[in-house]
Amino acid sequence: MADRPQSSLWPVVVPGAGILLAALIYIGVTTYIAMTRKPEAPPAGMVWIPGGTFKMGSDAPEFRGEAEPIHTVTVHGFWMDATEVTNEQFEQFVKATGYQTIAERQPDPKQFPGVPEKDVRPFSAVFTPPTTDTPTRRISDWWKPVYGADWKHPDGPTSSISGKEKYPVVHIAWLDAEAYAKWAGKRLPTEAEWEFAARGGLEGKKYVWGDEFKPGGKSMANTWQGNFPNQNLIEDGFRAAAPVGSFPANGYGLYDMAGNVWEWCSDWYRVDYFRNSPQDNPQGPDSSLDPNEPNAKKKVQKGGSFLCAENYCVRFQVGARHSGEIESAADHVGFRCVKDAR
Ligand SMILES: [Ca+2]
Ligand SMILES: [Ca+2]
Repeated sequence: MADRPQSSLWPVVVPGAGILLAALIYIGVTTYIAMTRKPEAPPAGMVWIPGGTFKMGSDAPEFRGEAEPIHTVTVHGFWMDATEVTNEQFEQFVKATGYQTIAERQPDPKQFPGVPEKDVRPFSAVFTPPTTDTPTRRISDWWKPVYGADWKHPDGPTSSISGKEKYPVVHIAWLDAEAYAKWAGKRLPTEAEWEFAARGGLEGKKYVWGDEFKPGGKSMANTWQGNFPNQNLIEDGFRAAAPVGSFPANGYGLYDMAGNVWEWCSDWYRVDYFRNSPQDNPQGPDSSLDPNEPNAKKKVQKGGSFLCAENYCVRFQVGARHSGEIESAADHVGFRCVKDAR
């Protein structure tokens, strides 16, 4: 009779191995349950994102120095809004609380030195395409501060959200998004949670749906086609924001994780964070750092928007990241919320 392999004997010959094995199984099972458990009843409009481990970030040359290195991150399970927060959802919050967004508030003249006090009035940034065909990379050539632009008047004071109930709410500063999330009993996603969810269970893909931008010639997200900012070919059917859920969901049932409007995350934005961020459930750095705007307090934005084109921005790629000052708003920035399992 042949000898049994040595490895099959270790539970017998190593003292205490049975206890050790049981302990390891217990830890493994409880960790698995903690990462994947979900409450019985799904919160309205939310989908369950099972926890897991993934490769976060991007080493694409377009994002050099801001989304690298690609690194391993583990997140725990959570609920996430299937869509960006809509105008009708935000309206419920405002009706219940009387909340006034930052874009609607009278700015402090001290923050606008050199501007006559009579000209310091509530405003927000509205994308206004150049009227000439001259190519430009100066953002002041297309971003205009518009008095009276806010979430109820997305294009300026004479516009409205009538008929746009299912559009993503825009002109939302980070502080506004945070206030909504608290009221809703939710929170903003961490950057790691957001990117894990956006990847939809796929590994190492360029886009939330795969590696090909238009598989079978089909637009998978609301982005910009043509030479930004002069030429908007609207091949995807939408000049600006689209009603939420107008494009296919990702593998977790989440809509518009690429394009439509940018989405705020809870993390402070630091260009160097990925070099030393923790692997387990990272919550972001303690402060922000963008060398281009060193004095600005900035939070992470993810997903790109209807203004991201293949010749500019390109941050509809899932590993890309961007940032915004916490009191700044624009007509291509919104958000969605997450909620912990109980
Ligand atoms: Ca579009
Ligand atoms: Ca989006």
